[in-house]
Amino acid sequence: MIRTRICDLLNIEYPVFQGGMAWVATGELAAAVSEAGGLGIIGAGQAPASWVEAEIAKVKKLTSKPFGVNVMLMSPFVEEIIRVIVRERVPVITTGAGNPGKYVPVLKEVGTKVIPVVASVALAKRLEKAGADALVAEGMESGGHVGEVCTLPLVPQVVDAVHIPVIAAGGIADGRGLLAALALGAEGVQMGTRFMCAEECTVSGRVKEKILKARDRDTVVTGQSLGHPVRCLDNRFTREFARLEADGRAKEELEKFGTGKLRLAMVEGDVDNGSVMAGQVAGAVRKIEPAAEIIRSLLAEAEEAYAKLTAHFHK
Ligand code: TUI
Repeated sequence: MIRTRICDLLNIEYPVFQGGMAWVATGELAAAVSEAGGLGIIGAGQAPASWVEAEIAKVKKLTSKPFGVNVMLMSPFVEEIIRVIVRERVPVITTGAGNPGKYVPVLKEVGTKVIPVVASVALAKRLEKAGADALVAEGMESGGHVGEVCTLPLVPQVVDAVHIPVIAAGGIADGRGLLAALALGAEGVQMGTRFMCAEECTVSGRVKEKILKARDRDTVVTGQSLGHPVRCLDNRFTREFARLEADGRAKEELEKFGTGKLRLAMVEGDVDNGSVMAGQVAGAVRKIEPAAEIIRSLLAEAEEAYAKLTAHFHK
């Protein structure tokens, strides 16, 4: 049994978050993870507020346990989505791809716990001061929009810089990863890629197959020249994007080329021409299984790894 401050803060059984992945983390997945004792999170991505509202309704119908919504701060619908979160009294908000500082007061007023995802110590410190309840420290092993620091160096530096609980993300897909995160001082983990292969995840089956087939070196980072680097599985889309980038094409042209490609992969299942955002752990994901089984095996593996680890220490 693993319990940390985050379990008490959010009233959840296990310190395990499911990443709020755009076009992937729908109400069905979030509800399954929350019902299994973790924290399920709806991924708002670039979707309009009406979509987020419908997914919140789905979760509330499927579970009475706490859940979250991830707000991608580069979305044009941020303000409206925050209003929906406040109105619906969503228990937890996580944010990505920006600084959510200005939204903290209105969210805290209704009791929503604010847990920004950060990729640097500087933003972690700023957001603790702004009133964040906890943080997710995400290393660049993760899928999607990435920072510049890897999880192993990032997590302990964030842990040392703040007093609020820190959840580790990026490169974690099993119980050994959970144990390692706790060893770094984190009080929980967030996993995206592993939960993308949950049975309840509504992403295209072709995406799940591509993750199961992936090996350790199969992800690439593109979009560096646009100022928002993104990690995806290597495919025709990433190679063409990299070629246009190397060719020095204008920002507008690259952005236009990228538009709609995440939906194309995740919803339409075009894993060749779409953007299959996934983390470096794609190579370690071996099967499609229920969210509850992912959480159960994660905790069992962590305990097994802990027993093996203690055997290395001698008095
Ligand atoms: O947000 C994520 N991962 C994401 S968002 C996303 S949707 C998307 N679609 C198309 C293009 C780009 C994104 C897919 N994956 N993770 C959390 C995260 N946030 N990682 C890094 C950051 C971050 C980076 C810079 C947060 C803040 C920041 O700077 C803000 C500041 O003001 O300092």
